[in-house]
Amino acid sequence: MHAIIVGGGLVGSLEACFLAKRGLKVDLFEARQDIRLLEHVKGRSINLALSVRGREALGAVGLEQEVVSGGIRMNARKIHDINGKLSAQAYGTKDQYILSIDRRKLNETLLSAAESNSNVTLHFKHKFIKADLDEGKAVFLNSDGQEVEAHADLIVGCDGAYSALRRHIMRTTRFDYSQEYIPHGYMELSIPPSKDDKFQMDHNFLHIWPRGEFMMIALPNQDKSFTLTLFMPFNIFESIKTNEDLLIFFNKYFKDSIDLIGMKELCDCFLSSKALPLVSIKCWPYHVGKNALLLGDAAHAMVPFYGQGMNCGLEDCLVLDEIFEEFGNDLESILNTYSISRNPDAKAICDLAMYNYVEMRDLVNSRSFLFRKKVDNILHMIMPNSFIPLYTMVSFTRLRYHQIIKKWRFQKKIVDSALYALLLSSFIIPTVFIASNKLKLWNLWGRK
Ligand code: FAD
Ligand code: EGU
Repeated sequence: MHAIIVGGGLVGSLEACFLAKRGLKVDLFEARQDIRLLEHVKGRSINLALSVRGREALGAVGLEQEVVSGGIRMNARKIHDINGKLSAQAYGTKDQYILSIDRRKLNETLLSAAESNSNVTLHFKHKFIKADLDEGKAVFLNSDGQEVEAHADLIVGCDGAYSALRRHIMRTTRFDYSQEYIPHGYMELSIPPSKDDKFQMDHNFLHIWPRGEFMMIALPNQDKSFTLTLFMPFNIFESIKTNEDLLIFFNKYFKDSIDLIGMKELCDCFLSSKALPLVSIKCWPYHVGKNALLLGDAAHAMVPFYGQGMNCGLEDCLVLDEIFEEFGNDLESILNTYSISRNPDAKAICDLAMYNYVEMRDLVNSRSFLFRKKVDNILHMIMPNSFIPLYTMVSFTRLRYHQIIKKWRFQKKIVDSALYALLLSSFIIPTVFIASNKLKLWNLWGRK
């Protein structure tokens, strides 16, 4: 069997490894240049949080150890309040941590792993433009502006949130699609290493500056820098036009970060960058007949407020592989089963991410953020087996996302009724107590 993969990002390059292991002939087409050939610019690394789902998928192609050893552990969150005061909260036990991974390094590792299979060919600077899915044909535009045709039994679209293959499918088949842009955009800034080449903040943490409408997050890099991601409504990004505006804003909300970033670097970086949009995309189904399939962001883009987009996309490949194992070479059944089985889960994590966006935005400050997490921890301490915090189920288990929502709703019901019982008994017990005392008194003296 022969497969074409469209897109050589994180998901496309992992899927190439999976299909190669199954013995398919794989041709992967990526629009951009081979990132392994580009020079590494210092202080420009973008990182991602890798958790259990992503790790298990990497493990299935033998890459977990290599990737994990190049990452930095984050055992806890560290919350920066508006006065620069810090508080830490562990994610769980000491082996419950997430990893900060360099996006580019991970992509390079995956591309090289894919290419190390003799049945995989990578084609860079080949941009997908059109297809005839019934014929199993895909057409690409190469760097000379020439059209290149390829044929295969299966065409897998891993070309990201703005997928061109999905656009083609949307025009040619009965296909549901919805997208939602949120009012927030994001901008990446950086905290360089100190002069003596050390991390400027504790590095085994995910740093968070929760400010309601504005929020900043920092993940550590191996070169001892941190990548900061600032989330803000677009209209506020647009209202900051000068160095002065920017410094007033940062002094008010993120004062402790100014010296860490460097005042000049902050101004230069902020005013020369553009805030980027955040989009949530759902569609159905993920396949067309026995010929085509969408994976990763192409099938389900989500807002990044759970750190799950990549993890979910990598898990897609693992889920598909398990279905391949079950059905052998019957592509029609494989694709159909995959769509049916994966859709509720992809939808669930898109919803959870959106829900967390709304929650983070509506929590006014870091105290309310800390409080929420503390309540969860206390409930977990009281009922370690039956109450598991939502983030724990999402990041530290492979419970299916749609099951997590079910379990979460159930837990909420239990907690609500426990609170209700507590509230009720706090009225009833004293009332009964007072009443019975009155009765006692009446019995003692009242009968006289
Ligand atoms: P992409 O990474 O977008 O790759 C698509 C590839 O397809 C690209 O290489 C592109 O060049 C190529 N392509 C596009 N069009 C064509 C075409 N026409 N022809 C050929 N090739 C094409 N996820 C996490 O798990 N943890 C995190 O901490 C996290 N943080 C995030 C923070 C932010 C601010 C954002 C925006 C996202 C974050 N994510 C995170 C989500 C994560 O980035 C994505 O889910 C992940 O990159 C999806 O991988 P992908 O391979 O499906 O798509
Ligand atoms: C956002 C952007 C803290 C990387 C969600 C937590 C994220 C990441 C949280 C980004 C937050 C938010 C969780 C993890 C992770 C927290 C999580 C979010 C990595 C609920 C590079 N989120 N992210 N939740 O629990 O479960 O600490 O860009 F600020 S990792 Cl938004 Cl666990």
